[in-house]
Amino acid sequence: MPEAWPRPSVPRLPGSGTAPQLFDSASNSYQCSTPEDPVARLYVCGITPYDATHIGHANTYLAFDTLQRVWLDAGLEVHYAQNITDVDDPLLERATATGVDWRDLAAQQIELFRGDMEALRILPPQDYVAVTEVIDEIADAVALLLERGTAYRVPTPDTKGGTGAGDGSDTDDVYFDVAAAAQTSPWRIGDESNLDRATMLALSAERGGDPDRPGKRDQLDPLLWRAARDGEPAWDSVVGRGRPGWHIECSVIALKHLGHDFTVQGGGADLLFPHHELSAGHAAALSGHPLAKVYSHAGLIAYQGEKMSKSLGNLVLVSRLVEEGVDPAAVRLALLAHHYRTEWEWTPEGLREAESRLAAWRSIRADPAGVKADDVLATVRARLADDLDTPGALAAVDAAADSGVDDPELVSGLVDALLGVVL
Ligand code: 5CA
Ligand code: ZN
Repeated sequence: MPEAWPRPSVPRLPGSGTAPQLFDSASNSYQCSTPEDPVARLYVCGITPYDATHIGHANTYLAFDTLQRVWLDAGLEVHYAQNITDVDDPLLERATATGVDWRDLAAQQIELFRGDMEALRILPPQDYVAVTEVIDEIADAVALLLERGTAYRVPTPDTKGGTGAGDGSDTDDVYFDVAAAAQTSPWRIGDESNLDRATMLALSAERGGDPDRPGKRDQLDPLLWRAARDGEPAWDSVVGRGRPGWHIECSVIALKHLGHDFTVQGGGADLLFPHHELSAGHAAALSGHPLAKVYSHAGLIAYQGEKMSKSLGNLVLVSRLVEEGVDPAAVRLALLAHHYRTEWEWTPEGLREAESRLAAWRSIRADPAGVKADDVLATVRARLADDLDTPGALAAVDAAADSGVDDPELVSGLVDALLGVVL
């Protein structure tokens, strides 16, 4: 298993906070994120390692870093797992386009991501799992779904040695049967994303699905296993030679390390459908239980008028900002100035404002007649418990910076523990 990155220290604060209410995409309402036992279990979808780490990625991982810090402050333990999509179409396409071996591209980008996460003082996952490490387990899961009738083969004429007959040959691709899964598990398509069928079809076509592929039982059925093609990486397995589809990797990694019904499944809002919906579907079909209790999504960051994305190429990279001499703590504050669920645009002015805020916080005056540090702590805790309201938390620290505070050390401690910024 690749090492995650070094864990920043998190000071303990006096008293304790509370586990936050979080907005849950499945119920469309705020839900309490208190686990039933003292361990909060978190899965956040990891990177596809090419063009990492842009500010959009950083914002998503920072949102769930804040969640962990609030849980820790509430006296909970956190078990955090994250995947690395180190074999998938976009990575392979980029490797081919740039003439780099896909394994080298992935290794180099994972390294960059780790360095960026460390610089940003993001708490690392305990289980950091690359898809290529769990190919056999994924194939076993696909075999189980085939056996149970929640998966099926689709005629695949373009595979090596394939007959294309769709007669169960292991040179045919395997798809997930959403209708069969709905009959045999607690999951129904649309449960998590709350979308109608037309929107699901449109998003599926846009985000890696293939609604128009002939031979599928339902247009929304996603790929579970892609049979080997010429020039593509492939592994021998119980379901034939090939490689995993996208959603099943997160179901298998999450179930293996966190079990079912874990506390929070997280990621950016672009994963709401189809990825999180179908990961939850595969996991429910495998385990007979819901994947998670709360499904949480961070807003997408734009740049120059469009969603920041690898495919558009409008990227602001954390590593480039750091190279230019920007303090990673200022990058954190520029992101924390926005509520994690909002969609907003990264601007150089926003970064300048964060740099001024950081400078002001670093020169907070001790003043016995100023703001009470205990009150700042109580306000920051209350704001973060309310769906991680970081702008509200920042405003409470700003007030201390404006008026002076009776105990600057306590303020530094809470800014470090809860906001991850060392003053
Ligand atoms: N490997 C898959 C998840 S299994 C993936 O989506 N990888 S990614 O590299 O494209 O994105 C990594 C994480 O960053 C995901 O949680 C994604 O939702 C989030 N993300 C990507 N672009 C943005 C953006 N512009 N703003 C906020 N979050 C983003
Ligand atoms: Zn994922």
